Amino acid sequence: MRIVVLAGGIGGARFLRGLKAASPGSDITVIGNTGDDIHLFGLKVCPDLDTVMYTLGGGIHEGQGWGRADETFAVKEELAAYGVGPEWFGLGDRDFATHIVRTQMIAAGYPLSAVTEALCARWQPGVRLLPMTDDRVETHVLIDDPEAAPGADGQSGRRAVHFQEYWVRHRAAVPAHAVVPVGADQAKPAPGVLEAVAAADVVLFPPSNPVVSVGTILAVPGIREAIADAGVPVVGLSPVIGGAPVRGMADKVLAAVGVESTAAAVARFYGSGLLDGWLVDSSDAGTAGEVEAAGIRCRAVPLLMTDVAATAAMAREALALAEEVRA
Ligand code: FO1
Repeated sequence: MRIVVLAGGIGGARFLRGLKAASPGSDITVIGNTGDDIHLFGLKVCPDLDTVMYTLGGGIHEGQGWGRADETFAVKEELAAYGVGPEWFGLGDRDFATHIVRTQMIAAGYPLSAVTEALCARWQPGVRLLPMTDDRVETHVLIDDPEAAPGADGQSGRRAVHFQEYWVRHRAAVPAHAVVPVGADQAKPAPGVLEAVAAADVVLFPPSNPVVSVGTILAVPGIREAIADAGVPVVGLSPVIGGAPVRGMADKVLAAVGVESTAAAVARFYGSGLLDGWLVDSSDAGTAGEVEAAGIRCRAVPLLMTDVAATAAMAREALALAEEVRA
């Protein structure tokens, strides 16, 4: 079976590990979010692509869900000794090699999609990993900034910061008023993205952040339309359980775009024009009616990715719901 998965960072990568276990014979294409990408020390860092590549390739720092296992930080320490920041983004020595190879290949003229394919030749993730676009897209967040001058309307000072500064430096603890995937509206789907969607038997939205991960991928013109028009089941898994995100701080960015942190609200955020089916956690079985009323088939199953077996069971449920919707 040909499966296309729109993946962000940690949640998406962990789901993919379960999907591979649940459907070993399937041909899985991952459309990876690149809105989290950041340029640091002259290098291009692609957190969500690297999290998928390392998680499925066996190099991930399991406890963090990002970065490499067995890391050292000599380069980071030396940069700090020179007073060269930022210090709040933890790049390890092994991880630096990935960014050096990527930046070198981009400087030589290779598009991000070719670079990602080359990096994956080493890691063998067992899926085809495509960036959502080869064009530059960076998610910025409008936050309250006590240092910034108050706005003309007397509102507290506000500043747009790179998503990573909001997410890592501020731990999403400052009020966010807008989330903007800068560059998305001029971006084109990367080579192979639309073809993979057109050839898919099913499209899955894993429990990734619906705003900054899946939402950013859908913001690239042509991708949302291709999925909506593909005529195949589109099934998502809620990243929110019992009114709170399972991991990360998705509720903060959901609030910034005016979406309530509930499984049903996230389903509506994607919309019935896109989603055919939606899995909510067993504890949210009560909201299934609300999701079905929005025109989206809904099933309540255990959604905690506690280990690969649990995640594989979720993936099987998603594929089963897809078959039910297809019928
Ligand atoms: N997340 C953190 O919370 N702290 C970090 O210092 C950090 C460094 C980092 C370095 C490379 C990388 O690929 C990811 C990194 N992340 C870090 C995670 C990153 O912010 C998130 O994985 C995504 O951007 C959100 O999904």
